[in-house]
Amino acid sequence: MLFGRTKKNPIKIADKGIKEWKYAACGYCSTGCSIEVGFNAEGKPVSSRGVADADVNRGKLCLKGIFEHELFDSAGRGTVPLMREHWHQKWQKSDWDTALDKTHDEIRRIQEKYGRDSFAIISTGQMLTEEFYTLGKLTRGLIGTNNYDGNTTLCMASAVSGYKRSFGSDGPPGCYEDFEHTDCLIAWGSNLPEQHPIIYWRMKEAQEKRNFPLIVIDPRVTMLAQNAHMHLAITPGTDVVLQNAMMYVILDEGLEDKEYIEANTNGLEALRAEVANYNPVTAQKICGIDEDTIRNVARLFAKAPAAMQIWTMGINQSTHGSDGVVGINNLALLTGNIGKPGGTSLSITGQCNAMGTREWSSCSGLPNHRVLESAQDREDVAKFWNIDPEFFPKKRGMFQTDIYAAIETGEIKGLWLIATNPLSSLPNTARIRKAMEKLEFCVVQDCYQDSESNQYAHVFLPAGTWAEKDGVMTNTERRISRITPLMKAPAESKPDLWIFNRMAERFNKEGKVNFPEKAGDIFLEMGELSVGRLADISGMDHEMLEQKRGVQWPYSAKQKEAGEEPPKGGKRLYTETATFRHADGKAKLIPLPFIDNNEVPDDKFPFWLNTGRLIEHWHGRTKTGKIGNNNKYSPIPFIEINPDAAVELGIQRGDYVRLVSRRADAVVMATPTQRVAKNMVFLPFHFHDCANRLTLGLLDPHSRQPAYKQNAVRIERIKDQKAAAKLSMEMRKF
Ligand SMILES: Nc1nc2c(c(=O)[nH]1)N[C@H]1C(S)=C(S)[C@@H](COP(=O)(O)OP(=O)(O)OC[C@H]3O[C@@H](n4cnc5c(=O)[nH]c(N)nc54)[C@H](O)[C@@H]3O)O[C@H]1N2
Ligand SMILES: Nc1nc2c(c(=O)[nH]1)N[C@H]1C(S)=C(S)[C@@H](COP(=O)(O)OP(=O)(O)OC[C@H]3O[C@@H](n4cnc5c(=O)[nH]c(N)nc54)[C@H](O)[C@@H]3O)O[C@H]1N2
Ligand code: SF4
Ligand SMILES: [Mo]
Repeated sequence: MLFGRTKKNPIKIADKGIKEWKYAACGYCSTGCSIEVGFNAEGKPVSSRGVADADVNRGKLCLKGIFEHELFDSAGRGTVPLMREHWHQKWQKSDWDTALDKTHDEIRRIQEKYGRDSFAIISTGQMLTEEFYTLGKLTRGLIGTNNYDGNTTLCMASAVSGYKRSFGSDGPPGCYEDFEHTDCLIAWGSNLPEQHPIIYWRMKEAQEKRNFPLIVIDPRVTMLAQNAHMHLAITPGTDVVLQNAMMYVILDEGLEDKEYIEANTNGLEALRAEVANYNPVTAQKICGIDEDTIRNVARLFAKAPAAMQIWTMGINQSTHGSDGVVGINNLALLTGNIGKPGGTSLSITGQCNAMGTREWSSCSGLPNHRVLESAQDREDVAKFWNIDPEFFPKKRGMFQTDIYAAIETGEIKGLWLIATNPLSSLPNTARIRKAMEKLEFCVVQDCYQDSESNQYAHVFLPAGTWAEKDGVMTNTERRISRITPLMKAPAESKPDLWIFNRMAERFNKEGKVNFPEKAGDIFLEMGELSVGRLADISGMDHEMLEQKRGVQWPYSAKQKEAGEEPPKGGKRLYTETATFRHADGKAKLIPLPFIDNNEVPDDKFPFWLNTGRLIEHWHGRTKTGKIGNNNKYSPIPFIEINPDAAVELGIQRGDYVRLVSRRADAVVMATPTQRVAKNMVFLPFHFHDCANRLTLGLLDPHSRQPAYKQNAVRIERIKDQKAAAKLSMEMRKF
């Protein structure tokens, strides 16, 4: 007997008439996939594909990359500069000179009236590195406000802070190739298959070959958890307790790497004294992971010849975000798992170029991990840029999350938002809305005109995006990839670099500071400024980056002259003894006392509200909301709710419910699933005026990053389902 179809129709792939494939790197997440866009005879982009000889993705792309070419002519793009006197008025079409002059004049007016720092600039992790560098030079060197930060405070700030505290510098020490060498992988608060699908594929390939244990620590049964050997459904916000308990076991049982600790670290005794308070017997009551499991995981990790940890927002977005990162580093240092193949602590980055902004934007300091607090760093950069070193502030200014509080209190009067949309992405948006209404002047620079934050702008500057621009980006494993301009930015919109350069002309009338026009030249200038630094890129140039499909830093001019090949992958930091970036070359083991300061469920608000992401959408959906093949999977806001909780509340699949927090409420559709525990709901934050209406966003004391994932809500079934459906449709927005 024959099974299946006997007559098979061969699958036909539509011939899109592609005449030419052009190279770029993907502009969504930090994986850093190499991509090619196919153009037809009319020069229209009609397809995208992964680049086979690129080490990162080896021909693969995820759901977002595959449809990325559809961005170029998507709805809602900005086409001309817009202006208005008050944010509640209608927009008037303008031209570049008028809009830029107005912006320059308003920045200076506000600074003269209220002081230099009363005008704030908020940047992003989603531009190209040359653009970050140019904006940094303009802001630090000419405009002179110290309240200049990026949306990376919502994203990577805890990782940066934790790396600095432990190792003396930012900079993830590992690489994707570590998956191929590791004997044990712990993933903390990271949903790799959805948020970094191609890193997940690299990990999975490696795991299938060598079957190393995968341990996932996440309150939710994510797709990664489903694939794990062990899933630890931790009580939200208590990772530091679990880390301390694991260290307790490691030190108690003598499983630490004494030789490594002695040669490479300081602080063991203080750490030992602190972790003594975290016996798994008591720790289990706080973190919700039973004592045996804690011991098992600690032993598995410590005994593995090479053990690796990765993490993302489940750690960073917490009131203990920076501590959680230090905890991961502590575990790695105690067991000698830094700088060796398969032994590392690798923060999985978020936005496509969040690394580039950390390295080059000058947001929290000066280029290439230099800091405002160092006289030498200030001197070096001032000389290089030809400005007075005294013009630089002597310590960093406000974080993004503090800038909004300062707008509320009237300390900050003007704001330039670049490629970020705080009205969708900051916690407790009712407060953000009020703050935006108070601004005397707000300029929004975005590739989409319909971003929520643009409602409060006085000037809108339409920007190009992704491969309408020229430059580079750095991915999670410190690999710099080239973006070549494949299309012109639509209508009168312009690449961000062009906008910064035109703005710089207005602040640089005497021409004292040099602003090169071409991204390739800017990259070489950055190379000069990087000589001898941790992130030395002086051996690279644009052509090399394109040809090699990305090169990891460091790669110096010296290495190049010595005939060393640019690293194609597998490059690590801190591979030699005592080469950390603290003054004595040693890393710090830091004790982490835990204080439970989160909003937690109670009688009135009995559910944890956990917020995060879906594979098909990107943040506020200005991009993926307009691409049918992305948007169709989840066009409206919904929650994951445990089926038992749904039954108790009389809620059926597909019912609309009202989520109520202490801040506000939101209407969402209920999707019962065992992915979440009975006392938790998961709400993707991609939808307009939804998740962040509810969040509280307590801040981490070191990184000022908000705790987006630990909030309390109650759930009410809505009687009038028709009215609820209408409300929900409004939230679709696009
Ligand atoms: N498709 C898609 N991909 C993206 C993005 C996107 O918007 N869409 N955004 C990019 C960006 S900027 C970022 S930062 C990354 C984010 O990537 P991820 O951090 O992987 O994604 P999230 O869904 O925000 O959160 C990850 C997990 O943290 C868990 N979590 C919540 N609370 C805790 C806790 O207390 N402890 C632990 N251990 N875990 C907890 C959640 O249950 C969730 O499964 O994704 C990047 N990739
Ligand atoms: N509740 C909750 N909130 C969160 C999070 C969470 O997990 N839960 N995660 C947080 C994290 S990790 C992040 S990274 C933030 C992201 O927060 P945002 O930065 O606000 O998110 P995006 O929607 O990506 O905003 C980017 C904006 O830049 C525009 N843009 C894109 N490319 C370009 C370009 O090349 N040039 C210009 N000029 N504009 C461009 C887009 O149209 C969009 O309006 O959200 C944070 N908010
Ligand atoms: S994994 Fe990230 S970089 Fe790769 S195609 Fe998907 S969104 Fe783009
Ligand atoms: Mo992020």
